[in-house]
Amino acid sequence: MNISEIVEKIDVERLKIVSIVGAGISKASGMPTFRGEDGMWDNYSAMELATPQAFAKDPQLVWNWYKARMRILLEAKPNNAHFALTELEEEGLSLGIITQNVDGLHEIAGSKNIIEIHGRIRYARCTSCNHIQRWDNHKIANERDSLLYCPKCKNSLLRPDVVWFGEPLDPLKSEKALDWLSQCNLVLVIGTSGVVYPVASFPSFAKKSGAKIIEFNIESTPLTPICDFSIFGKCEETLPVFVKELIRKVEKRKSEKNE
Ligand code: BV8
Repeated sequence: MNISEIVEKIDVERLKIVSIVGAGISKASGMPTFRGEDGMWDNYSAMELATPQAFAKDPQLVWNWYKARMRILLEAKPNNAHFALTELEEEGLSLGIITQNVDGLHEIAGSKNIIEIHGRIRYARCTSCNHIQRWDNHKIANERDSLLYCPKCKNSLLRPDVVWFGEPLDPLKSEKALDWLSQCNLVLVIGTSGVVYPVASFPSFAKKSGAKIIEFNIESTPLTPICDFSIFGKCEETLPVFVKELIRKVEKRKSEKNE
């Protein structure tokens, strides 16, 4: 089924869309994804480095990984997939974006209703007190083999303000995400491998609440079987087409109702 045929099957009355987003949306912006060949850095897998154990064992190694990612991010810009989600929000069709990405590109693209469920790489937080600061600048990102210390409590290490494997999600963010998912009637699952929990369970939670699920990916994932439709292709190409056709159908419905 092509995108137009899928849009034809969507009930556009009172559309409330939630997008669940993963690293695939930022691939076209130059950001490496987590799995596959992208997910390796200096012979380490992202999964090994994004853990409290790795940070406790070798904070310098983990900070060097985040600085390597930041050097790429400082040159990255949102792509047409990010802008397509911003357009959905501007048209009043989107409850919000639940993003696993920590790159901040949705906000730069102009989206407002965003839950950064796995945190945000541009901020560092103290391992002892509640100090948080931005560190997304070339000076720090280029300082290899140096650690960041808290200016407030002086000697404590700063860590990236993200959720590592084995760490719980922020309960307030989880609660807000589940609230959106219980209200929505359409979920767009975009550029995620669907293997990281609890976010990987969010689409089926929404489905149980009656939502339709559409997946945007270059390949099938463990989520594909529960999706009502899968749109295979690069999301920076497919999502803008989908959003444009959906908005056209909403506007057509509105003009028919006004006649
Ligand atoms: C928790 C932040 C509990 C850091 C990240 C066994 C079973 C079930 C669960 C577990 C288990 N063992 C352990 C767990 C829990 C674990 C988990 O799910 N592990 C998995 C791997 C088995 N989860 C956790 O630990 C979570 N916490 O469970 O806490 C708890 C409760 C109380 C007390 C203590 C603990 C925390 C998980 C968060 C980890 N942090 N990131 C950082 O970024 O540095 S996760 C990391 O993976 C990123 O956030 C990333 O976004 C996320 C998911 O990956 P994807 O986004 O999907 O990216 P990926 O590369 O995998 O895939 C990219 C996709 O894009 C692919 O499908 C590809 O085909 C597609 N694609 C590529 N290009 C394009 C495209 N699609 C479209 N267009 C393109 N152009």
